[in-house]
Amino acid sequence: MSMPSHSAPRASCRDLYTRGLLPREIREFFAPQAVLLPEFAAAEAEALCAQVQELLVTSPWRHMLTPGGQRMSVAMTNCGRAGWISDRAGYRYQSIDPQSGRPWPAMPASWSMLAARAAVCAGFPNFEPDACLINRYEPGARLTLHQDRNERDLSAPVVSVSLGLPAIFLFGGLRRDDPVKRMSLCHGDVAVWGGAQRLAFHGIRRLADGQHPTLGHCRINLTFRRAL
Ligand code: MD3
Ligand code: FE
Repeated sequence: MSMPSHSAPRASCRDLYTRGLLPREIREFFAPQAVLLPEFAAAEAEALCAQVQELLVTSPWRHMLTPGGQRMSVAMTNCGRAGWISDRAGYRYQSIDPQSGRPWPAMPASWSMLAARAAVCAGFPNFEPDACLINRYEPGARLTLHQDRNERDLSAPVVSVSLGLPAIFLFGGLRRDDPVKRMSLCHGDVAVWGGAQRLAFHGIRRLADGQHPTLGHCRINLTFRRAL
C-alpha cells in the first residue's frame, strides 16, 4: 500500500509515541489543553466503524444546508441526547433528528467511555459527553475554518476520533486571520481540545483520494461534546 508523502514523518513520530519515547511536550501538540493522542482508539477502531453503520439505520447520512443555503460537502449524522444540525434557520443542537422525526440513536456506552478516557489524558477528568456529531468525508469534501461555539458549556472539551483515510487538520488561533498550522489525523487518532483552545478556529483540508482497508474512499470523524 502506498502512503501519501505527508503522512510519512508522522509514522515515525507515532512509533516513538506508542513506545513511550516521546516527551510530554510533544504529546501536547498545540497547547497544554489541545492534545493529540496518536492511535489512542486503534484497538477499538474496527468496532467503532461497525457501530457507525448500525446508527445509520435510524439516522442516515445527510448533507445539511448552511444558514446561507449551501449544501455542506461533509455528510453528517449524530448520536446522543442532542445532535448538531444546520439549516436556513442556523446552527444548533436538537434532541430530535429532523429527518426521521425521532430522537437521535443513543450514544453507545463504550463511545462515551472512550471519550472520557481521552479527556482525562488532556486534564479534563469530568467529561460526560451528551452529543456525538459524526462526519463523513469523501474525496473532495472539506470543512472550512470555523469555531465550535453552539455548545452551552464551553468549559467542557471537545474529543475527536478519526477513522479511515487520513486528513489534514488545520488549526488556527482565536482570531480568523491568525496563522494556521497543519497536522495529519489518521485512523485511530484521538484529539482533545479544551481550555484556552476551545474557541480556536479549525478546519479540515479537502480530503485526498485514497483507499482505506476498512472504510474505502472515506474518512469518518466522531466529535464528542457537552452540548446541553
Ligand atoms: C479544535 N470536525 O465537527 S474534529 C466539527 O475532523 C469539526 O470532522 C473536524 O471541526 C473533523 O466541528 C475536526 C477536531 C476538532 C473539533 C472541535 C474543535 C477540533 C477542535 C473545537 C475547538 C478547537
Ligand atoms: Fe469544529
